[in-house]
Amino acid sequence: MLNLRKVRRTHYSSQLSKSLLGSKVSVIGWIEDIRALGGIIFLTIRDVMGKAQIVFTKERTPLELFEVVKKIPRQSVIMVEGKVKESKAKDFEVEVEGEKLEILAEAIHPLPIDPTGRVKASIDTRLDARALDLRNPSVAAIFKIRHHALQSIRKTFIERGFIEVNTSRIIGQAAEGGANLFSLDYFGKIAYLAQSPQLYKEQLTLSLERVFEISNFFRAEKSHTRKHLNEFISVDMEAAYFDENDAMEVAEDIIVNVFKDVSEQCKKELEILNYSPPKPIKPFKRITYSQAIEELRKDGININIGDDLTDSLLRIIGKKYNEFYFITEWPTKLKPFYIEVKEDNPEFTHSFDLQYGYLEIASGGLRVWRKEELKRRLIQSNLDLESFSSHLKVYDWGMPFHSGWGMGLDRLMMVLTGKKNIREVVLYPRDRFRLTP
Ligand code: AMO
Repeated sequence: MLNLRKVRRTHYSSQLSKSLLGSKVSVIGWIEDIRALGGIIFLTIRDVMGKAQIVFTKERTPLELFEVVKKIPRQSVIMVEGKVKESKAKDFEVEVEGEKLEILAEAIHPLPIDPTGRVKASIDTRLDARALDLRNPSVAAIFKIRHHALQSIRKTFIERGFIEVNTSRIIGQAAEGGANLFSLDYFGKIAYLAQSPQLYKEQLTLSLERVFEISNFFRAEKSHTRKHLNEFISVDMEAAYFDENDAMEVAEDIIVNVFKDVSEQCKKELEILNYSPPKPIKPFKRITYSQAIEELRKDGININIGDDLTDSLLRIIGKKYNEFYFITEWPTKLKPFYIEVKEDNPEFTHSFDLQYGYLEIASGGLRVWRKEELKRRLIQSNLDLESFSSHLKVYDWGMPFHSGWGMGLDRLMMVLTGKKNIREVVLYPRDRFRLTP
C-alpha cells in the first residue's frame, strides 16, 4: 500500500539545474518516453513545469527494480529519488540517476490518444480524452495563457475602479429577449439558463457604478461553427455615467494590456505554440456600420443599409481590417432593445462591435436608461412588458445613464493563441453534439 505521506517532490523538472549536481532529489511526473538500451534505461518524465531525464543503470539498480522500470507503461505517474548528475543528452543539462522508484498511478496501454502529439488525432478524439490531451505541452500552453489572460483582464478592470460581481445563472426572464434560451424546471416553474448578465449588470450601475463579471453563459443556438459554442465565457462590464466611447476605451485598454501581459508572461507557452500574437495599439480604428456597407458596395456586393453583416461579409471586411477595430452605429433593428438609439436618427444606435478581422470579439453600447423609452423598445421588439416587470421597476429608483459591453473570452483566446477552432481553447466545450466529458 502506497504511503501517501511519503510521496514528496523536492523539485519540479524545471528546477533541476547544475547548481544541484551531486544532490539527492525526488521528482514526480508522468512517463513521456522510455528507452531501454541494454544496461541502461532512459526515462523522460514530464510534470506541469517541463520535463526531466531519469537514468537507471543495470550496475547500480537492483535487478528486480531494473526489470520493473523497463516495463512501466508510458504516461504512468512515477516518483523517483536519485542523484543529480551532468547529462550528455542535448535536451538536458542535468539528469537524475535513479535509485528508488515508486509507481504512483499506472496508465493502461494502449491509450486513446498519444499526448506527446507524435501520433496525430482529430479534435473530437482529443476532446473525448481531454484530461490526457492536456498532458500535451502545446495543449497545456493554451490554458496557461488563458490563466494569465484572465489575470490581466481582472487587473485592468480593478485599476479602473471596477468591482467584480457574480449574478445569477438561473433566471426567470430572457435577458436578451430572443429565443436562444435553455429552459429548465424550477420547482414547477419555467426557468432559463442566462444568455448574458445584461439586465443585472445594468441594474448594478445604480449602486456599484462600475461592475464587471466573468462567467459562463448559455445559448441554445443550433449553429455548429468554429466560433460558436452553446456555453461560453463572457467578460462583461457596465459603468454608470459612461457613454459608448468611454466603454470602447475600456475595451481598448483590456485588449492592449492582455496582449502585452501575455507576450511578456507567457514567452515559453507562445514558443511551444510557435505563435506570435498581434500587438494592438490604441486607439483602434473605427468605422461606422454604414461605412462598412459602403465599402462592400464598392466591392460590387449587393447589400442595403439595414442588412446584417453575415459571416461571409465580415470575412470580406476583415481582410481589409486585419486587426482590432470597431464597427459602430449599427441599425436599431439589428441591435437589442436595451441599446439607445441616436437622437438625430433613431434608425441607428449608440452601439459598437469590437472585431478582430472577421471575428466578432465584443459588442456593447450606450443603454436605454429612461423607463418610458425602455418600455417603448420592449414593445417594439415584441417582448412582453409583464415578464420584464422586475427589471423595469428599477428604472423608477434613480437609474443613471450607463454603457457597457460583453466580450467573448473564448474568441479572444483564439486570437491570443492563433487557434482557428474555438474548441481548442475551451477545456470542455459544449456544442450541439457534445455534452461529455
Ligand atoms: P453578444 O450576444 O454579442 O452580446 O455577445 C457578446 C460576445 O460574446 C461572444 N459570444 C459567443 N462566443 C462563443 N459562442 C457563442 N455562442 C457566443 N455568443 C456570443 C462574442 C460576442 O461578441 N449582452 C450583450 C453584450 C452587451 O451589450 O454588453 C451580448 O451578450 O464574442
